[in-house]
Amino acid sequence: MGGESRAILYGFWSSSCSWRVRAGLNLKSIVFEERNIDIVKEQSQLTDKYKNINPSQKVPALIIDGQTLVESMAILQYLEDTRPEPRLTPNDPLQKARMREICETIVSGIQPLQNIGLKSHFTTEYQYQQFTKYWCDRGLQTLENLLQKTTGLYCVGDQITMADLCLVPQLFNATTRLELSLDKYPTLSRLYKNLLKEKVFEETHPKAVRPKP
Ligand SMILES: N[C@@H](CCC(=O)N[C@@H](CS)C(=O)NCC(=O)O)C(=O)O
Repeated sequence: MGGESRAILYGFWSSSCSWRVRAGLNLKSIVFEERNIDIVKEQSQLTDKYKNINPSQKVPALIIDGQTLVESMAILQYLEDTRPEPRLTPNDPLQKARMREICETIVSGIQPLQNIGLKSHFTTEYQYQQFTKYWCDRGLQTLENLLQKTTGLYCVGDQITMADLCLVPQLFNATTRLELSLDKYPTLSRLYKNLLKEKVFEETHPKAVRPKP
């Protein structure tokens, strides 16, 4: 499969969920065009036009193989199933479960509790900040504990997996938008520093894909 028409990623340059997919596409050398859905200032995710693409009115969405796919992890799994090389999941069932523990901690346990879409449900910006920081930091502690048992060069052993595709964007968000420090998390700090030097994360980094004003 692959190589037919160019895939289209509906994403936002600083969105962690979009970065997961952008990195997956990059690693699997899938040619794609990214269309920016401004979820902050323009709130383009809330338009009816975009709702037809992603009913949850969130990014990302991916058009590939004539289909529109939503939910970053479902998208990554589709890419893995249809374009297996390079593999983004360990073969060993236990290692695969370890990878999923890390992914779930981020995808279900942290990101939804710091999503920008929650902001309007708080009375003040300060309350939103305190809430998001608290849940993100708790999640980082969980990740530190999990990763101490699984890490090699990357999150799970010495192979880049979906766990790394989730971790790097989450740590970027934590250290920039949420202004959290990784100082008390030695494993996270080491992994983040090393992973940011990988070609895939350099090429897909928000700073590299941010639309020019
Ligand atoms: N579970 C979804 C989460 C998607 C999500 O929350 N995306 C955020 C950006 S990372 C978003 O679009 N937020 C805008 C909003 O909620 O209005 C996924 O993994 O794709």
